[in-house]
Amino acid sequence: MWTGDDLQRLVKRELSDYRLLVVSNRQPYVFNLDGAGKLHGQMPPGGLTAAIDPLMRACGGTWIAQSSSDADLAAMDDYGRIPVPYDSPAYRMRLLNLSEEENNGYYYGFSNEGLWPLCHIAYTEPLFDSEHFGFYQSVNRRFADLVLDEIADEPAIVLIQDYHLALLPRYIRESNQDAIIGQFWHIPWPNPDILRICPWQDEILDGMLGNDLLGFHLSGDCQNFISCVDANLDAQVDPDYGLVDYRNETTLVRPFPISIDFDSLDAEARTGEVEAEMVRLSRELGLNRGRILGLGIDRQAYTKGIPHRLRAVERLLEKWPQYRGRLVFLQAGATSRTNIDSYMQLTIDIEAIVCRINERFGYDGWQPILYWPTTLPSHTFSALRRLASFCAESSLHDGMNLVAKEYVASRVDEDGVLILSAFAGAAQELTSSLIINPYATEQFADAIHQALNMSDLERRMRMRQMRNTVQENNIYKWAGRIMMNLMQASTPDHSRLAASVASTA
Ligand code: GDG
Repeated sequence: MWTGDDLQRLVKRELSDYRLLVVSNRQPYVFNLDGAGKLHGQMPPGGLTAAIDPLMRACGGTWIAQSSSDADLAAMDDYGRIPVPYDSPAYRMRLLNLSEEENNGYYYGFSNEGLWPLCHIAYTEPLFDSEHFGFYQSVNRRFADLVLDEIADEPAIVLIQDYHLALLPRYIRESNQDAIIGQFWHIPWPNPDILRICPWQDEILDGMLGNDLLGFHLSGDCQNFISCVDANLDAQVDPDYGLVDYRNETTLVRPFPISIDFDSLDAEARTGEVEAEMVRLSRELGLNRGRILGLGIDRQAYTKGIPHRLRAVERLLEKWPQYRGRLVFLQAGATSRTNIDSYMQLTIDIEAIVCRINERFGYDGWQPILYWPTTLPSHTFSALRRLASFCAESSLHDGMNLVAKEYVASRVDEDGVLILSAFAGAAQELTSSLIINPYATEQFADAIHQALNMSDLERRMRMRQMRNTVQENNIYKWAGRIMMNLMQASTPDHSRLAASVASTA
């Protein structure tokens, strides 16, 4: 099993001459000033930061990101750098200030109204606007300038995160031939028929082929990407080896299913703080009076299938009246991207469904659905995961879904049932979950009923299997594999492989 120490040793052995730079849109710590004028750094919700922070803590280096709070200014030095975590620094952030106009075009516009719906099959139409794309290009250039400045003339490894920065690898490569550049794409990748909706598909593909290594969660995403390159660019591809040869450069395209820091979530779930929180929540939710808890946790996005999940609970209450007065389903997790219409509409839809179900079935003293659209302290999330008889993650499409893995890691008692969408990447690993189709409400409701009636033995067997899988395939293994592949991508052996691909194409 990989640990943070193994990762640190690997990085020291293999990368000792290189500087490590991570680049993402979102900063790993957002600062705020408390009433006494003291600075606090807090990790924002989202899978990306939860995944990469353990890597940076283990390896050190610089994380370049967009600044998102005025308090950042108070924390940063003259070069825009801030040591983090603030109370026990392990690496540093370097922040880029964007104007509101830049952020609206690059982040909300092209990234989240264009690329996000393009890459997810959730039937929300992508919006492509040339002004947004202009900002996407110029902001990617601004990130490139910062990366090039940070690298100076040193050997460097640059690990770029996600769909906000598709053009960045090419922009770095144009000015620096020596840097080793890798990118991990945290969301799915569409097939060529879908990608062609994007008017700038060639620019996006060209940008991403500035990478030495390009990672997706699943091999299906890699195959889709290679098919898109084959269909659109003058490139040689080898889908079997995951190789693309383009503009005399080679990009390795590989699957790296992302994971979590299993051991630290497992350890947190065993703390006195979490146990005390469990006692408090049991009282508040009536679990100490025989009620059962079902749980959904999501950064609120229309791809997560939250309305679908609520409709399945509604169907359950219709079909099996014995759960009335007994089951409490709690939907937790903060809203996100709230100034985009489709996200605003999602909140309106969720609130309407919650009201409808509670009005239909609830009575004084019992409401079937609790809706907490806010961020909660980590020990509260952990306590909820420990208390929930089942956790339902019903994404319409999801690169991975870390919440599912977090539920499994918190179940130190080896109890609880995970209900998981077949359309989340995590379903390919967590095969002992109850796999559902979120659109099939009847089947979904049946799965909840099955979860609540499963024998102790079966629950424990399934949970034990999933815990073993997540413990083995943890975040350190994910990061270690990416680092090893990055080094491989820069070796002469790899060029030979590339040459053989080119000669057989
Ligand atoms: C993207 C891809 C992929 C949720 N609500 C709150 C909160 N969370 C935490 C969860 C989990 C993370 O945020 C969400 O991770 P997911 O993986 O479920 O989803 P995305 O944010 O969409 O992440 C996804 C991931 O990248 C990694 O590659 O798995 O497919 O879409 O850690 O616990 N955390 C806090 N407050 C909340 O309200 N603090």
